[in-house]
Amino acid sequence: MTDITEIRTVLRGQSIELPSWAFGNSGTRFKVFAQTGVPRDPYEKVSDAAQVHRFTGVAPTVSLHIPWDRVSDFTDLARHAADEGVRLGVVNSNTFQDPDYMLGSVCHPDPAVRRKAVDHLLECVDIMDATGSRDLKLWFADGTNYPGQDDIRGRQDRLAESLATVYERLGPNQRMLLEYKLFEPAFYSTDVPDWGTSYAHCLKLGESARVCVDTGHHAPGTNIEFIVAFLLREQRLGAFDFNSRFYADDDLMVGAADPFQLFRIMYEVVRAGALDPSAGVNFMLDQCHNIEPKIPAQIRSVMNVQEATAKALLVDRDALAAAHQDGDVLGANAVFMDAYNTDVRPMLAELREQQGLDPDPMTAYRKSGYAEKIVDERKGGQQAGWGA
Ligand code: RM4
Ligand code: MN
Repeated sequence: MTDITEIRTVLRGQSIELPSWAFGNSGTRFKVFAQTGVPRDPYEKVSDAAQVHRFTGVAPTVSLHIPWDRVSDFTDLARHAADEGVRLGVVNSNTFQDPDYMLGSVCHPDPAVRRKAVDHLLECVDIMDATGSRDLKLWFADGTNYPGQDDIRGRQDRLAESLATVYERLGPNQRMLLEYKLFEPAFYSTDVPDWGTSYAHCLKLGESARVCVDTGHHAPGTNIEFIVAFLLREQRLGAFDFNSRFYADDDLMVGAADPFQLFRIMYEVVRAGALDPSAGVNFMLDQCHNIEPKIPAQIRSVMNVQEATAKALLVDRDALAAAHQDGDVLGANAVFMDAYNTDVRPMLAELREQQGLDPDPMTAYRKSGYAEKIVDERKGGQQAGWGA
């Protein structure tokens, strides 16, 4: 696509979902450094997320994490989101922080623990009914640390059975997103370690089960854009959890470690026409801001995704196809790199101005006084955190 007006229209329609947990305190297993002005409850997290949308115009939904974001009335939380100009998005489940889950959750050898995990997932679907959310995101910390610790194949059976129970409960417009992760917290074997395992379970479950690709959950050197291309071709890519990594599951700002990789991923998305909402791909951030201020870090991340998307849209697909036909290896690569090396920031700044936004979201946020206001207002109470 090289028609600039068309590119602008696509960029204007882009939608990036924010994780509620990015606004709370987080850290490593060594230390959580508390910041000032951090939300004390899910309402304040939603308000902070709304600031990111206010300054970027492309982040209209917020992902919830249960139980971190449990409230007594989810329809009221949805109303609060609407008042702030955003909507509640994916419901992320949590089957990894209860003492019962030491040896796993849906794959646990004890049927009582599996039942407890499945009940939690069913409760998440109840919450989706109340919030109007389409997607249930499943990430399982399940796995083993030592060879022989449990029956690898038996755990797959338990996983399949648990997933089927939850799948049955989904409403007609609801979906299940199965996320995979290579390792951690389990170090020897993980029950959903890769896209192939997730894909195979989704295929068995049915059309409403899709794979979630968290960009930080692969071995170093993995060609993530291949996975994306494959899953899109099979119409089984349900969502991204965007973040970037240098070493493991670093959860750093997307596009910070490797903006070229993000461009390559977004090119496959564009190539498949999957920016269109009808493709059913949810573009989410899954990040933690341990040492940097959280709201600006989310704004920066949204901008990084926008920039990678704009560059991907700029790839001259006709020229690329012609080079492919001619077997012109260097020519094809040059077409690709030309797009990547284009400075799209002026175009995005202009686009924001056309939408009545400040061309520079980072500065506009800084000048807005919101950061000072929350430090002032949010005194007392318990700061939100991931409770690790
Ligand atoms: C996991 C995974 C999930 C996220 C949790 C907090 O590693 O990425 O998506 O919900 O972390
Ligand atoms: Mn994730």
